[in-house]
Amino acid sequence: MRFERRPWAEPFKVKVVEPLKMTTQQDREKYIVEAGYNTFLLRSEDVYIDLLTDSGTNAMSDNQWAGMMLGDEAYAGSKNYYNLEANVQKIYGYKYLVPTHQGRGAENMLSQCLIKKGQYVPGNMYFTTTRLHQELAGGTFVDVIVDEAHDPESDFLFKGNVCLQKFEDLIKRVGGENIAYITIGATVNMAGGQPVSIENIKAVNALAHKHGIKVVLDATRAMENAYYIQQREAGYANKPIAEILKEFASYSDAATMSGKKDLLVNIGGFVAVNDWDLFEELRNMVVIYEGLHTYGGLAGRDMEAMARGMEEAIQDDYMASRIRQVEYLGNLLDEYGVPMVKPFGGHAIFLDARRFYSHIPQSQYPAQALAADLYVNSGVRTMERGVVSAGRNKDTGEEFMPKLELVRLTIPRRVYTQAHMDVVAYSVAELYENRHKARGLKMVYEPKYLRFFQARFEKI
Ligand code: PM9
Repeated sequence: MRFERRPWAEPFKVKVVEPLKMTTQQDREKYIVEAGYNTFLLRSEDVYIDLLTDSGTNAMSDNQWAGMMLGDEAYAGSKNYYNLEANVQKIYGYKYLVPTHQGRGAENMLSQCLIKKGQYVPGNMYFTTTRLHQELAGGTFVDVIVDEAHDPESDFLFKGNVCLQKFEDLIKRVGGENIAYITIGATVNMAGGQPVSIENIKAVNALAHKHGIKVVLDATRAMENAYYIQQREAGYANKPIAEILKEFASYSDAATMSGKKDLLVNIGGFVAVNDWDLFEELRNMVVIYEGLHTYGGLAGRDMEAMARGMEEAIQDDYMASRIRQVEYLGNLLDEYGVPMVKPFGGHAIFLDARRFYSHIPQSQYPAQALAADLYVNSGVRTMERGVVSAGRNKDTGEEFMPKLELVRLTIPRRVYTQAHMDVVAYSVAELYENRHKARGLKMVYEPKYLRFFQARFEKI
């Protein structure tokens, strides 16, 4: 018998396929120069396996597509809005919902409502769009994640946790009244998709509330976080992730959400809150930036797809297959000795470019170079998550030099097969074998905001 244990497989089968264009290495060498060595600037038709992001790249089910036909495209009071509201209440437990076109729409409004100029906003590691909206609203982000999160080799199981000491020190230093709120990202994207434990969020909630500080959950991948709690936290092994998620969310006062991840859709997001006054403010603000409060920038059909995706994503067998596919890729790469963030994350495998290209200094963007090289090698598109993503200090203009210099191999949900993962692993392993040949990059164009999306580079 070649199997050590009963094999698992996805709890769905393929009904529609999208053909992929095959390109040659010579083609790809040309395309990457044209794209300024930035994988965001490639045309998607020139990509073979697209692991740029898990955001909006999900495959919807027949049930979601059927729901699209039931889109109620009335300007006001769409029945799909009420379906979405009912599911947010049932699945996450928040009382009030304001839909937005995607996560950053929610972040913009919540930041503007809650942050007063000069206030601090602690969080368990920054996220690009989240921090930018906090800064645009006049706030200063402070990282209060545990130290283990910054160490790709630490095998701590809850590397997304808040360090309570760091949070308490900040409260002592600036005073609770100068802290707008604390953001809890789950799972923590920039740390490598690392989870937060229930024990931790509960303790954060107690400390925050003691000082009159609100807890805001970035619920973008909180369902995936709930899976890790089930697998790793004492007392949760026999609980369905639906129950765990609801308990987890109950330790927060509000949530921002990019539905493009957990919720198995291609577009959509929301902000959900428990406080009526805050809801009133958000409901008023949404008409300026997104659309009426019963659609928030979304078509009725998109709200329906999100309401249905929420029910599918919270199923234990779906979630196990989702995370195990990521693990499968990680285990293959481990066999080749490739340096990665461990434990493997929920939505992606993160290559540790510092160790992978140890001869390229961080000032020459080793992760950006590795993402470009991987595309040229096999047509696999990935994303830099290191110094380019980290950007510059808003006060000094200096580049942040984050400890984590990573390339993210992000797995879209229900899209690729195990054979695709094999191709990816082979390509990464081949590059690793030839790593000494790699060269760094210099930045030749830098946009003002979220520079990683549009920056351009040249080979050194
Ligand atoms: N995340 C991702 O690829 C897409 C944009 S950045 C390349 O990981 C968190 C934790 C996210 C996130 C987006 C957003 C913003 C908020 N929080 O992209 O505006 O991972 O829907 O969400 C991306 P939207």
